[in-house]
Amino acid sequence: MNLTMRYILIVLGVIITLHYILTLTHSSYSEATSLSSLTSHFRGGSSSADEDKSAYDTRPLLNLDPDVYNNGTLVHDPRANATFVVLARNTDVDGMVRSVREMEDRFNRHWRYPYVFLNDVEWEEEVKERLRVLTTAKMEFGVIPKSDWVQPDWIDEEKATTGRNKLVEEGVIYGGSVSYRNMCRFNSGFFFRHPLVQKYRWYWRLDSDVHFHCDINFDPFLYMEEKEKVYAFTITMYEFEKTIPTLWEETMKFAKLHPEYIAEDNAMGFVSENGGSTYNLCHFWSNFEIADMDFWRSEAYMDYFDYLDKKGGFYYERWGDAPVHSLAAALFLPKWKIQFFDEIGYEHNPYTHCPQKEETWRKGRCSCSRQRSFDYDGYSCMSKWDRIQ
Ligand SMILES: Nc1nc2c(ncn2[C@@H]2O[C@H](COP(=O)(O)OP(=O)(O)OP(=O)(O)O)[C@@H](O)[C@H]2O)c(=O)[nH]1
Ligand SMILES: *[C@@H]1O[C@H](CO)[C@@H](O)[C@H](O)[C@H]1NC(C)=O
Ligand SMILES: *[C@@H]1O[C@H](CO)[C@@H](O)[C@H](O)[C@H]1NC(C)=O
Ligand SMILES: [Mg+2]
Repeated sequence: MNLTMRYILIVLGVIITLHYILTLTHSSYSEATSLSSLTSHFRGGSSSADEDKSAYDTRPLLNLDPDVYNNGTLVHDPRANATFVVLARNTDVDGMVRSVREMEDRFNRHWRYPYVFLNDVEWEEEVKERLRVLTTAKMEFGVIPKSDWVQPDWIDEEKATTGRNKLVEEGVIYGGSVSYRNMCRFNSGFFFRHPLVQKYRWYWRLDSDVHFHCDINFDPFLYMEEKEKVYAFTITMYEFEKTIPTLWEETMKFAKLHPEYIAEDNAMGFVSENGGSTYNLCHFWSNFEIADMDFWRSEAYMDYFDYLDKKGGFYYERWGDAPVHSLAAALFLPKWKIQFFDEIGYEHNPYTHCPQKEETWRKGRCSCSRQRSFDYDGYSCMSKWDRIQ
């Protein structure tokens, strides 16, 4: 091969490579040079008859402008009387953005349910902007009244300090944190009474930095409304006993005071191995919840919350909203009103629920591993749930 020939080959190689790079990175370039568009030039652009319109139509198949897209048939109506509720701090912004982004991609772009963001301090403008840019769904940002958040005056601070120190010594996570306790008490008894949340019946709790692994091709709110469900979960596990040493005995005392609140065919068999003498520590992991707030607003639950609150265990111990919600659901509801959503792939570090049925996993185009689902991990309570079905 002589030198000129070699140069010609190199130049040709560069041109072809450039063409491919431009095709991959510039859609207008690729449209202008695609085979179909080149051949249409050879035909002299004659627009006679209905000449193979479909083959040469370069209009985008979908108008992806968010307003047009969302106003189209993809938005479902009627929707439920429902909202997402996000409690977080300004510093959680990156994690909130990730959670909302995934919720929109996997579910809410078709439904556009509104969001309520709650915080114990004012939301920063930058946080609102970073969230609002993600969707055209309505977003409201609220501040929690101090009285619904901080440790009440009537809590004996000396006793609370002793309780915190004990949990720190025992190495319990968040054992020394007052703000974590405020958060648990707020989620147990106040979020559903916040003015921005009050106007809705259904909520889906959304925490920062969680993952939705599957397309959610149905509306869980409408499903629950139709089937008269009240509380839904995806992950269930054992609670740290050290955080709730007296929660069970207080709950049983309350149940004796108010037998009228205890449902027939309840889920006692899920939370106790011995008909109620002791608690097996099973609870629904409340960072994911879809539920009917009219249940939390009911006389039964409000009486239960007030009773527990007076005992001070949110501060003297470290009662979580997860066992409190779970025990109320297990005792005050018939068990069929509690729903396990296998089809919702969900992850909150370090655990993931992945749909167990292969067909469900495929339909949802799930990004999780079915083998690594938490469901039948030794620390999961799913088998306790199964046994009462
Ligand atoms: N505004 C506000 N939000 C909080 C506070 N503490 C927790 N949160 C939010 O409440 C939710 C639950 O708190 P986490 O700290 O995640 O509690 P957790 O899930 O038990 O613990 P992790 O395993 O660390 O995730 C999260 O969305 C937090 O952003 C707080 O002091 N103020
Ligand atoms: C879509 O709806 C929004 C608000 O509901 C409205 O402002 C906008 O003009 C609508 N867009 C179209 C293309 O109909
Ligand atoms: C939505 O639910 C709340 C709480 O049950 C209720 O007060 C409100 O009237 C409902 N709104 C609509 C439009 O039905
Ligand atoms: Mg968390």
